[in-house]
Amino acid sequence: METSDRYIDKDAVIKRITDLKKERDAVIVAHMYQNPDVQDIADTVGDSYALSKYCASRPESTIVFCGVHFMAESAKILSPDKTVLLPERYAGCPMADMITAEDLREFKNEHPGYAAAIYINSSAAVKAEADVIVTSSNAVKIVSRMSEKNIIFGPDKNLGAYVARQCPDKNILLWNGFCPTHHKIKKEDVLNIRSQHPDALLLVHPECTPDVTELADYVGSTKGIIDFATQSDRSEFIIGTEIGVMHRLEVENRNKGKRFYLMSPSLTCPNMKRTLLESVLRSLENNEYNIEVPHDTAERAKKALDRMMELGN
Ligand code: CIZ
Ligand code: SF4
Repeated sequence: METSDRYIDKDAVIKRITDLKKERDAVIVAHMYQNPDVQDIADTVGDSYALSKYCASRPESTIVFCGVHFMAESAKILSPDKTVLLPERYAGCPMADMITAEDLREFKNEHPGYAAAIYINSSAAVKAEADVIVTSSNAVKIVSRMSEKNIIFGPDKNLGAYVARQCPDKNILLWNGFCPTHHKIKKEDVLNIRSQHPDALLLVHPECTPDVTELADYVGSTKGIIDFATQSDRSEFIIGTEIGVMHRLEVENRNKGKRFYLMSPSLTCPNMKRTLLESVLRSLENNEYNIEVPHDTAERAKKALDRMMELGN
């Protein structure tokens, strides 16, 4: 149920979360695609990599990661000695599930001499098979700086196609994965909303199809979109990414007279929306759901993340 009277007493739920957080020595982090209620009680809100780094820098021994499974795994890889809790057991990412470690191993075997650049939206087991990890913020920079010319890119074929357009000297093989939420936006949706708001700039995520990104005034990660809109002297923006970002834009641009229009109401990730305030409370009460990454997998995945840091700096 998505109504505001969902909680018997929302303030009491928030108070209990705050008390338990202290008792459990926990920090709560929320991805920008989370429900506004959850974003508002988090210690910080950000993209998946920024959150994992934040968690590693914190003194608390427990991390409550409000997001999806691969994100909690990334936090665990960077904080192996901490307890990492994912409040909703089945909050997964369909795009991350479109490639397995075995798939990637096989694909690499079929294409000897290719280096695998893997999107952070992937399981720890897949990251462990990667040569380097990329985020939507740094994918173009990382791929262009890689010494290898022949590159396997996955799992997102749309981000991969965007990177390939920006790096014409690379030979990029795309895995056939996609984000079901961003992928369903059609060119007609864009033309339709543009005709309603002709003065608005169009800011879209590279997980959208090439048909859509080609029409955009700016293509970038969630943080890129927020920074662009916040720093711009324009006042109207059409936003082509998950609806949770609308809340961040409103919070960070309060009283500035800026207007944001979501490109389509279907830009809602059902997995991200599984986590409610009650989920966070239950997570703290029962210490659930504990995310573990096998030591060897975590070490190999960490190497691919470290290479991202080296190339991205
Ligand atoms: O890496 C992230 O957090 C995701 C899923 C999107 C983005 O653009 O930040
Ligand atoms: Fe995965 Fe797409 Fe949801 Fe992000 S918005 S978690 S890529 S399904």
